[in-house]
Amino acid sequence: MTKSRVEDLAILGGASAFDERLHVGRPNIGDRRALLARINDMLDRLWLTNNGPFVQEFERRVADFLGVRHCIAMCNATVALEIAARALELHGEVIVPSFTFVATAHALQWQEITPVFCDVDPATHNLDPARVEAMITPRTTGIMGVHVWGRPCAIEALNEIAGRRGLKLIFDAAHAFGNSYKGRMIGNFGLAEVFSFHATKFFNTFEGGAVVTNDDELATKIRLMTNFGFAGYDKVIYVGTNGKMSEISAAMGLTGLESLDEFIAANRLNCATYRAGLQAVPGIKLIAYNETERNNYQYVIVEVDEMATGISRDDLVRVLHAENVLARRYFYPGCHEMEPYRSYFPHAGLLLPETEKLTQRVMSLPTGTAVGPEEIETICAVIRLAVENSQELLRRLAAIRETQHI
Ligand code: T4K
Repeated sequence: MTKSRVEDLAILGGASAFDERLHVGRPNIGDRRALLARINDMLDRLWLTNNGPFVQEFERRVADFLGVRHCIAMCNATVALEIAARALELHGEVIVPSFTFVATAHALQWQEITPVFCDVDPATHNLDPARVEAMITPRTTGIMGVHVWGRPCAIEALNEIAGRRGLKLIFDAAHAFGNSYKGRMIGNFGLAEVFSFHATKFFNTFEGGAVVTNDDELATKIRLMTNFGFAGYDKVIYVGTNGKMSEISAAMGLTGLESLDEFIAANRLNCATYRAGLQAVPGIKLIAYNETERNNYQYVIVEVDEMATGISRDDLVRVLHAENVLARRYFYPGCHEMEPYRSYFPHAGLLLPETEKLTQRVMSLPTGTAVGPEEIETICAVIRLAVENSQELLRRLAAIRETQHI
């Protein structure tokens, strides 16, 4: 139902626009029959994990798709980041954005490597190379860029800094599977890149991730570390962990790869529908993808400029939640505001002005194959209604809060 009057908004007592909740991060499933057939094969084979045939096929297909020499599939991207950092012998300090999912920082801190939070470029939401340079100290050993929303980092500038300052450069490419930079697939940059195939990603293996690299030696080391350091039945040659992907995850991955174009087409259409529905709303800006590159379009990210909308991002999220649209405040707060970083570096925010602004402005809207243009038009109509009537909406909300003594 499209709403036209401010009193129709569910937050003011109207009926919710949707009976069922619309989520950010609803998994794309692909061909269910193909998946179930693979699961049957797996059960018949009695081979469930430990470098089984599905995992091997999945690694080959991902490597071919990306045009990269090695793909090591893993149980999730967080462990993949930990293993990559360890294999690269990062230590001391590593420069990362604070405007990312907390896993980026935790993967380092888990190994007692200090994540040094660096500010981002407000235009791209990615590490600002000029700021990176200023954060380097004698303890810095690496830079971990994040391709936030799948939009590539300033790869050349980061490469140049890493080369000149003797630092190791890796990328958290959790959002960027299927995307390209200057015609080359993400996965080919830095010393290694890490993908997430978590259920909430447009392409998923339930839980899963991968490290990809063009470095043969590094790949061998990472593969060993992922499997307890085993170099044969009884021979352990490194300290390792258990980062293995299971066969059922690889079965999901192989099935999803067959529908990748379909997932991307749905995301692309969703992005375009949001863009059309929100383009005339003052203070609402949808982030754009570079149309000359390959994009997965998996995130619909809106920046809310409260000066122009008259309503804050947080109030807009409340309005949407009341309608059963579970918009998310990715990424809020910045990692530097989360523990243990908040206690370790209480003044980090002073060096992160753009990050702090972004964490107040950004929200992520539902997309993927679970939603379509019709739902999106309704969501856009709610946002338009809330912004066009922001003063009246805020007055009524204040009155409700007063009667409820909150
Ligand atoms: N680096 C970056 C830059 C990342 O963004 C991430 C993960 C990582 C590293 C680490 O990757 P992994 O180790 O996870 O492979 C979610 C995801 O759990 C996380 O993978 C993702 N980034 C992050 C951006 O989002 P939450 O805590 O916000 O997820 P949650 O459970 O609230 O789910 C989000 C929405 O999706 C909800 O509305 C529910 C819906 N949902 C979720 C699941 C799991 C479903 O509809 N079905 C489902 O199966 O972190």
